[in-house]
Amino acid sequence: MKMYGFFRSGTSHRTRIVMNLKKIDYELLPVSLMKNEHKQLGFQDINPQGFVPVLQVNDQLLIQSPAIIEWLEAEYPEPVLLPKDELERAKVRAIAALVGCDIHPINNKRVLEYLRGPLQLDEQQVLTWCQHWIEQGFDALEQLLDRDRGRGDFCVGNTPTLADAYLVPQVESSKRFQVNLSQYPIIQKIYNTCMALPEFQAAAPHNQPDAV
Ligand SMILES: N[C@@H](CCC(=O)N[C@@H](CS)C(=O)NCC(=O)O)C(=O)O
Repeated sequence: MKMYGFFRSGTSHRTRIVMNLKKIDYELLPVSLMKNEHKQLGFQDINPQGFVPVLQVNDQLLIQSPAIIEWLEAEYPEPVLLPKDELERAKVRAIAALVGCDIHPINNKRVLEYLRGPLQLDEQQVLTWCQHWIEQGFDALEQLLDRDRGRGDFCVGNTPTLADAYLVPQVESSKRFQVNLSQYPIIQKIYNTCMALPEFQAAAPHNQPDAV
């Protein structure tokens, strides 16, 4: 298996976490978003959306991290990252969607480029934008986690799930956008619990071969 990805990409990061937890060997094919390699024709042939990650499985190119991750879960069921219990499963999917649908896409590179370019926002305004949307999402997530009294050490239960694979990269990018994480003690605690695991450490942006 080969994965086209970028060290700082949250969607690549969440996919790496899943691959590591499932002990799947893969070759990393770095695509530098900083050098706009994702916009070059060669990569557009691989993913017409111009996004990382892309997972190459034999001659198939899988795009969209939620689809890739669910495919990995189906093909490599151990350890289980999407609980069998339907209610637990719904909780995991809700947290994954909160991050993956409602926070991450609004702060994507192309969105920030549009703010800086056509809309002519300055760097401080762009930072305020990112902080606003992350905080709105994290405010709700912190409350949801707090409300779930029997939760355990991770987002859902006492072992990592897909929810944690989505959350950790979002915390990582929140740090980059200077969000004050002390507002979110539960999120911070879950992040620290995850980062104590070697699979999460190995997936961290600064530990990738293409990190700059
Ligand atoms: N929904 C897609 C989004 C992928 C995505 O947003 N990737 C980002 C990196 S985290 C990207 O390639 N951005 C390029 C850009 O915005 O120009 C997924 O989950 O795979």
